[in-house]
Amino acid sequence: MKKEKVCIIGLGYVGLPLAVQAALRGYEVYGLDNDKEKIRKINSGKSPIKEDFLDINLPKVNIHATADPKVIKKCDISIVCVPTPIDEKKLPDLTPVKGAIEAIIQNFKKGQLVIIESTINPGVCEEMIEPMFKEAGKIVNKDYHLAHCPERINPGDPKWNVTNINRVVGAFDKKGLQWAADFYENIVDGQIMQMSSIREAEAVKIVENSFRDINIAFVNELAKSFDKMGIDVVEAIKGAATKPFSFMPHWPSCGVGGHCIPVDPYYLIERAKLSGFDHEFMKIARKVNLSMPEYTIELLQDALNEVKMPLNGTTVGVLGLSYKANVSDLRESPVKELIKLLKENKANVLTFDPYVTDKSTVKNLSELFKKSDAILLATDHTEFKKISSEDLKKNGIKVVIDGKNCLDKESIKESGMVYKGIGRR
Ligand code: SAJ
Repeated sequence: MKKEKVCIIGLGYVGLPLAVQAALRGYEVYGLDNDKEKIRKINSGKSPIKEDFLDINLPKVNIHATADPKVIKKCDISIVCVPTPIDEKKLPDLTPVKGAIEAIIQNFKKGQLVIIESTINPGVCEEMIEPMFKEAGKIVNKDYHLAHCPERINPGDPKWNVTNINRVVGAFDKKGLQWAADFYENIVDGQIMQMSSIREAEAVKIVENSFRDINIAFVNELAKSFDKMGIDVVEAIKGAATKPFSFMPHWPSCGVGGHCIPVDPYYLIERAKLSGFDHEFMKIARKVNLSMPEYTIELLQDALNEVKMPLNGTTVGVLGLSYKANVSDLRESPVKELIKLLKENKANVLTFDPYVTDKSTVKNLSELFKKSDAILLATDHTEFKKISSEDLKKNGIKVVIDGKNCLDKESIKESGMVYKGIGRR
């Protein structure tokens, strides 16, 4: 088989594993990115992203990483893997996707397959991307093929990665659909589902991530109500999870962060509005999840009242900065909001995150414990789960707020400290 040439646009946590896996499966792979340092590292076989799959496999393959978009013209397939964040008004920001499409148009290769992996809302391919090509005189299914295969990378996941996660693919025509499906069949050892249209493919990712946001909001609301009723919500959810069918546990916490879960629902909420539908339920779920940092600070104030300490002037040691366990990613991290609220209440804030030491205010856990009156665990890094009540007690810690319900509640309480989890008294 003639080695097909593939250009991956955007070499982040989605594009780089895809580039490596495509190269491992025999494609000639070019990578396009605007970060020169990232390009240098990749061309020297070093991964700019901490991920086992990359650390092991990047040195084995030959990816031509470059900042020069002319490389697109060489390739049979171009795959867009750039970020799709939301702006300060929580509206979808498709600027990076537009930039990638412009680069493909400027360096157009007739007959190319263009695949969008970036998360986009239903309608973006037909209402934004295809019109951009048409504007430049490039007709879909004639001059190029356009497909969508939503990314499903789960950063830090030891089991699921680009080699084995099932995928869905949608396109404008059968040739584009089959070509894209063949590509993913070649590189993924999993199911590749061909959708009846590109719009259904665009909807899949939003559905799966909104599902997660709503279910997290459900248990966050339970946590607030069970706090008032003295019920341990974690135990109740674990009990519900013994039901072997039709229950999927989610867990309450001090907030929902990351580049997917708190972002993707807004894509559907905003687009559905244009079609005259108001996603009330999804908006309420977002509101509940966005309220969790404030709720966590209220728990801290209640706990400090029990030991007659005002938040004003108290030194609070915040454990964790990143949005989820064992990653260094700060995007949409709820910890930002927690720190803002602590400072608004005139607390002295110290922070330590072993994955983000450059933004931590102390060098290690023991320094944090020594200097703090109260502890607020905001990220459930594995290292933090080993914290013992002795570590805390011997440093005079009086209050522990467990924002990810991952500490040993009973032993902290037995040591005479005030413990509050999210939905756990
Ligand atoms: N969180 C909770 N309670 C939960 C689960 C998560 O509060 O029960 C919080 C986390 O602490 C974090 C945020 O939500 O702040 C997001 O956590 P996440 O586990 O969903 O992690 P992400 O953002 O990396 O989500 C990715 C998504 N993958 C893709 O979009 C391709 C998501 O679809 C996956 O479901 C998720 O990983 C996963 O299952 O780990």
